[in-house]
Amino acid sequence: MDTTLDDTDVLLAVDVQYDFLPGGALAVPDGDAVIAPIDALARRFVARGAHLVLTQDWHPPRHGSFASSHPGKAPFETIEMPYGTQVLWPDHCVQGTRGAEITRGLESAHLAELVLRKGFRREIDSYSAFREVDRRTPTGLASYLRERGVKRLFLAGLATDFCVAWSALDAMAEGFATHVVLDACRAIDTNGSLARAMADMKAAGVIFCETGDLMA
Ligand code: VGL
Ligand code: ZN
Repeated sequence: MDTTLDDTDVLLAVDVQYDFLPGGALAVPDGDAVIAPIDALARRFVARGAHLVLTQDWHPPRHGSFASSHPGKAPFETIEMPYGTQVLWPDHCVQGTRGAEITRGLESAHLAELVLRKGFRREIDSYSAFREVDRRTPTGLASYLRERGVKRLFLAGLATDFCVAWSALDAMAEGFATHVVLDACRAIDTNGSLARAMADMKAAGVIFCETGDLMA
């Protein structure tokens, strides 16, 4: 991996929001461990003329991915939706609530050139920053990145096995050289989801790296 950063590189920091951090509604174990490495990476990227983009999970109340929207269902159970199997989550990242805010702990957040919100359609979930979970409806991010001449994507954030992995797989499919900075990610890991996500990313050709590789 070429560790020289330039204008064609983007750091995509995924869902570093209060609800995914300790104490949040869908807290990712050890989730706050991603903040310091992402901050360091963000400053390095911008200092080298590369770019920072953030994503923000942004659901309306009673979103279809919430267990509370399905009588008799509990969080982490699954249901069949027209687009496939959906894991049901605790209510999280509801638009306008504190839990949906990007953590103030991410001091470099102001360096972001784009904050991409996703998951705002009630009837369909959206893990990937590129496409909703039907695998069809685009968010516009691929076009945005291509129009800006981006070639390489470095992903970090929460959670490794959902929003990071789905974004990485779609980024590969869109033709970006896709890297996941593993020490700057943490996983939910429900029903084997982390092992599956790692295998899928590996099979797709995603490159795994560490923060230190980019800080040398
Ligand atoms: C996520 C579950 C539900 C994520 C978002 O950011 O990985 N996971 N919504
Ligand atoms: Zn969500």
